[in-house]
Amino acid sequence: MSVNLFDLSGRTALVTGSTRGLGNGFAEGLAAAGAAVVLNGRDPAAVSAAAASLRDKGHTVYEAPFDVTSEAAVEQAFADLDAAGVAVDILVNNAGIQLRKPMVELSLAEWQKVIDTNLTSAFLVGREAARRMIARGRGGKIINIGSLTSEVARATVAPYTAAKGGIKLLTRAMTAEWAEQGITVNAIGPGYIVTEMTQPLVDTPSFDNWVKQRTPARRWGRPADLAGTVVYLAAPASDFVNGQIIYVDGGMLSVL
Ligand code: GCO
Repeated sequence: MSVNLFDLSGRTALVTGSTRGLGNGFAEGLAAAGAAVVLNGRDPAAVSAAAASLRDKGHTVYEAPFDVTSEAAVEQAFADLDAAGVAVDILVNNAGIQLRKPMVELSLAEWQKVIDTNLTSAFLVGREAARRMIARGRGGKIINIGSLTSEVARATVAPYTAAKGGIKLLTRAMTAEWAEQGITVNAIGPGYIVTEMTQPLVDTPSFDNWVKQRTPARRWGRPADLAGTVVYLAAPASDFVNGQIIYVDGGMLSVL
């Protein structure tokens, strides 16, 4: 009997920051592969609107509006999922913000907000998910979303870069502690993908031209370009893949 190594039927995936952008793309890709999805964002109305859209496509969708930077909110969200009988088998730590400003003009509060949203949230949500995956004893999948800035820096995005660099090594720290529990922890490093976050860059001709020249594929990525990689890392096909980061960047990191 052939086994579909990419079938997510019977599994449930929580994607943080999934009302729009890459997160919503990840959720739709996982749902298309058979997973039930739990959508998250801070705004309940935005979560409900995104859920309705995916339900209209025939997918099973749960709604979990909570602040990923709040330890109490994360704990309560998982308690609510427990009470609803929703077990998270797959976690995509996607939530993130961008703030483009020279470091000498950056306030501590601005720095902390990016670090909290882009890095600390992955610890808070990952810890709650892993506690339950370990208790259930049937493993799990955690996929942290990094960036090209997990490897290289660009001026004016220091807190984002520091956070995404941390995501790469947090992925390995999670692997060190949780792989023996059957939890695979890996990361995806998206290249320059057209989303609301990057739209200001797309709309800047000099930056748009730079991306197209600097990318061997000579184009910006689209959220759909990431669906195959997130399904692979969420599926049985990657059961012996641990602590890795896969760059989906059109080749940008591979060339000078
Ligand atoms: C920027 C962009 C990048 C991309 C992405 C690249 O200002 O340079 O926001 O950070 O969002 O992270 O991998």
